[in-house]
Amino acid sequence: MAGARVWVRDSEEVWVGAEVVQDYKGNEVKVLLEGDRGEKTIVVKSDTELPPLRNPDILVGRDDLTSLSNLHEPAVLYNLKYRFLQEGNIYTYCGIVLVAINPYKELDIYGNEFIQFYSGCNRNRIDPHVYAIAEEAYSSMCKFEHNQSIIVTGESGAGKTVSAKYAMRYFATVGAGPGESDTQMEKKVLASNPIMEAIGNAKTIRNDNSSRFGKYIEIGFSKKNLIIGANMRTYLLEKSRVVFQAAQERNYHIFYQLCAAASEYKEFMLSNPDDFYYTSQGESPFVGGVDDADEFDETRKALQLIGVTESQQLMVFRILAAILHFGNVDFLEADNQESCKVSPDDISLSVVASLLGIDGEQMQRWLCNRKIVTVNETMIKPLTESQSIQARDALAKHIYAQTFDWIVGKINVALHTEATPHNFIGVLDIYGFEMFETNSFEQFCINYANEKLQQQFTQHVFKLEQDQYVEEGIVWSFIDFYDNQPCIALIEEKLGILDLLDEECKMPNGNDANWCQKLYAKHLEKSKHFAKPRMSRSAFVIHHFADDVQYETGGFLEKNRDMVIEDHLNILRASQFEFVAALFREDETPARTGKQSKNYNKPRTGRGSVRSMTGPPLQGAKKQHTQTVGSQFRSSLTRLMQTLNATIPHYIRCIKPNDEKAPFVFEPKRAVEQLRACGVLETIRISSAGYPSRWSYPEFFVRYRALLKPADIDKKNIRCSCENVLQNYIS
Ligand code: AD9
Ligand code: MG
Repeated sequence: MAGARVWVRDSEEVWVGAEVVQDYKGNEVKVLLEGDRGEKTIVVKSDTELPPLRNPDILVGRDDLTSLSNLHEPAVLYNLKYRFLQEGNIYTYCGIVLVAINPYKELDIYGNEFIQFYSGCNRNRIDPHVYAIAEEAYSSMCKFEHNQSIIVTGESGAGKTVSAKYAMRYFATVGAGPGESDTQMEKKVLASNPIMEAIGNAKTIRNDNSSRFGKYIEIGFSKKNLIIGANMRTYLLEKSRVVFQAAQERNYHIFYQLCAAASEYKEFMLSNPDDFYYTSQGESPFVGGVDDADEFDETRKALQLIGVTESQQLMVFRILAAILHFGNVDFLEADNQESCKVSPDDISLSVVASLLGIDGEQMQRWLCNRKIVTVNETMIKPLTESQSIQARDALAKHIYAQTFDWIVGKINVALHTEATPHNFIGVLDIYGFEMFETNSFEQFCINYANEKLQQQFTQHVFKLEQDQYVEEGIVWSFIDFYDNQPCIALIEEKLGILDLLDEECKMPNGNDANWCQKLYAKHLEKSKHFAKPRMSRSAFVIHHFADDVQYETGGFLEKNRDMVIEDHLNILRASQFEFVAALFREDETPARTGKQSKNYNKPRTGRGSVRSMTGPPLQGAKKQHTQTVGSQFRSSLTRLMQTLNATIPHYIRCIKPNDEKAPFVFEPKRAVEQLRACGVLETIRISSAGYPSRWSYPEFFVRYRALLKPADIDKKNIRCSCENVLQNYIS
């Protein structure tokens, strides 16, 4: 055993290479670490168990991790790092998964010539690439006439949106009709990207262009495999960003774009983003390398292309400008601190009123008071300053969400096709697993979505394994893989976390603290995925597949209810502008049930009929709402899973190699965390529990023919030659 090349754990590098210099003494082995690190004695579990073995050099840099002879975490990590740093390769396969490491550098590998190169090529013959995965999906659709999906996950800034865009560009190119197409459908499909980025992306500390919503876009193809339409569904827009941004972050790009074009829209009375509360909190109005004015031109061009007329654009921009002014509405607190009012000469509110065409006095009144209806009477109750600010912000968020939905609806109308697509390819760009210092409702929903996607993924990987063993006639009993169904059940089943949250939201005096106690009573020690942090009585922990996450319950009820005051909506519905009024009419608001037509290409009823997870049912303070944010999210995830399960899935896992956005820098600790969180290491485990190495007879023959005597080689029967190798060398 001395001389064996192994991997040894390291606090910095995660794993370092070593050579065994002395055999076991009890359960200790002495190794010499690579790179002047000296000797080290390591403890192994038993005197027969070696530390993980290194792969022979010939395998280093293989483009499919599952083809490594020794398959474990250090091998995966080393191989990815080697390819990334030594070879500049950002893509590597791990079985059916494409691992993509963000290079943080423009690479010359995406031009049309690359699309042409990958088009029609079998993925096994060419370098791993997002185009290779896209081609695999496209050719599989053409060949089997089956719907496909590309599921892109990874943490913030890992490269999901970039990958999804390249995949879409690939389809738009290979699926374009000959010559200049009449409908320009593929151009419209691509135009959806800048629009959605303008209204749904923002600068965060993690990513200058962070998507603050999830997106699933289905691209429909004709029988001849040409693009004929598309449809988009969005999930959980981060509405809070409209009224609040952390230091160094921005609101949605569109607000800054509008401010950059202030001189073109004088009637909007816009100026510098610093002048508006909603765009100045992060104190970081610029994004390096981005010109908001140029971006705005892009946004307008794209809107034009998908058929949003100039007058509609003007209305949308008017509403967005009104939101900015709305944030500047100030409240004057009464001496007794129990009520407040908007100053009679508050300029901002009068600008809002004129931009939205609404009654400013009414708005002023209902921002500072609330109607309370009891059985016998209707009372007016003044609001405190902080309650009024909250009401203002809730309305601003709602106005934004409705506008967002309207635009999504408009994109869907533009991408809608009368002809039923023969097949579709769906591209899912959705937030990855999140764990922050403080985690709230948003992280809870995001991590719930990731549990569902992880389950879909492991079930699919397992099924593929199983199918292959059956096909090859190999008898093999399946390992016990990590099944996250109990964790999902804890969240979504009857009397689970979401159910109890909804129950509490219905209670007249429901509050976060009561809900938290109910969670403890129901799930502590009953669900192995649920725990209570030792030092807190207002938080709970979920043991997710990726990690344990502690959620603070404060704010869950409010976020789940997400109420807007009916009186505010009525003021908007009475707007002199039909566009504004219609945006808030209940019968015309996007269906808020989470239900969507099964067949994506069913005609949409005009604007905004496609549900986006931007908000809850529209409620007055008194109306009992029909569906909460949580239960809508559950329904839309269920539907997403049904859709994905009815397709042939292809997976892209994006890895963010460092937190400094530095080009070609690989921090092993960060990479390992993410490989675990996105299921790559679990895939490896499943793979290595079975028969991980899969060689075709010709591949095996080429590699091992040198071991055979000429008499044992039968070129006409490669399989027989391979068997000879094995018979000669394996006892
Ligand atoms: V978030 O969850 O929406 O915050 P994403 O979508 O995972 O996140 P995004 O695709 O926006 O990340 O990528 C972040 C940045 O990394 C991009 O703006 C690029 O600057 C950079 N990036 C990502 N992928 C590539 C690539 N293939 N080549 C070059 C890249 N740069
Ligand atoms: Mg993104």
